[in-house]
Amino acid sequence: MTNFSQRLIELKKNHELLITRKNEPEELSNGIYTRYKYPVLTAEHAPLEWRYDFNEKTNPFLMERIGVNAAFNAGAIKFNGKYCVVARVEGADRKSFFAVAESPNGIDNFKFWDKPIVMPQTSDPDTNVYDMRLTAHEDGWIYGVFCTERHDPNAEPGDTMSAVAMAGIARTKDLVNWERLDDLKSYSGQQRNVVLHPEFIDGKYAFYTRPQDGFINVGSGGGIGFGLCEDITHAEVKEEKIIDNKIYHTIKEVKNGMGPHPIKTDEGWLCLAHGVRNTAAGLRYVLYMFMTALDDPSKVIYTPGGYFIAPKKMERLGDVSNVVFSNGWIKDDNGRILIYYAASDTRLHVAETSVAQLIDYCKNTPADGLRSDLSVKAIIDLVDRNKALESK
Ligand code: M1P
Repeated sequence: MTNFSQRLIELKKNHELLITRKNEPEELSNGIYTRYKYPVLTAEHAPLEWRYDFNEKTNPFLMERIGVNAAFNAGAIKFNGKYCVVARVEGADRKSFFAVAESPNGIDNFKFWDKPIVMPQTSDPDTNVYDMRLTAHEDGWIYGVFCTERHDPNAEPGDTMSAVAMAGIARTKDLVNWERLDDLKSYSGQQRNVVLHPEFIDGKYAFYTRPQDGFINVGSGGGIGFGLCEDITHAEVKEEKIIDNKIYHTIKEVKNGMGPHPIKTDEGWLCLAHGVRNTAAGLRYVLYMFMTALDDPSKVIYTPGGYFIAPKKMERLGDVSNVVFSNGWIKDDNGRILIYYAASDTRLHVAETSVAQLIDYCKNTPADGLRSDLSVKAIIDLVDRNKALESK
């Protein structure tokens, strides 16, 4: 057997072992959700066919020809009975693109479809695209709303970093063929973390937005906005109302943004979002939750304080360390919820919970009192209630 064929066998064997590895739940969870041990998607999950030329004549060393750097921030949807994620796959060339991976159980055995998604371009081609939120809308389409990034046309000569972020919109019926619509037009600066609500509100499409002055700094913008739009094919949000603002000395002091689209429950809409604070070691991204009113998704009704998921152990390390980010979750008919969250802009993890657990969490976790003495008071109240139980 030649080195080439031996190497090919080993590459295929290792890849198969990785993508079929059984996942394991953590032993003792916090009761709110259960993390799983292994990431569900990594760069190494990318099909070998995307990376290697299998022709011995043109690739005698069986070299990797196209590198994949990361697979993370994924939109998620149950589609034809399978758990599908549309991952942000980042190549060695730093360009992100979208690719579908599916699993029979949502927890392991995620396998990428044969080819990445071909996203049609508008008249102004995207330099980079990422972080797709999937919404199966009541109008019958599946929408993908994502960040499209282009070099800032007003950048000073020599400034090769300034960029403009906007919300790109595409729709599909099969996750393979996508119709690209106009980018979202808004009047509040740049946009990232834009999410389409699954139902019409007052007969209109509803978007969660995240206005920002600049590409990285939100400046006077920030906060999660909400706005309505008449025509999704030429989407325009004329007015944005901030429904969940950034707040001094909290987990969302610097900025925040909606995660996946909210999940409808009998008691309101469950919302998962990310919050960003500053530290001497740089920005720290965590996930937090809140709930909005069933009859008005722009009205916040429960705000559990603090973070819901923060980077833990190995999750803290990666290309952009100290980050967890989520733009996808799936609710099963039996109320199980799978939360797909990415660690440090590198790999994708899953945590399992349920509608009942998340409602309990949102309603009964004390809100952030915004002062140390009130945090102490919340602990003492709990201790006193527990002591009262003992003396009964
Ligand atoms: O690097 C962390 C995250 O930064 C951005 O999120 P935000 O717009 O809230 O700062 C996004 O680029 C996201 O993809 C990334 O994970």
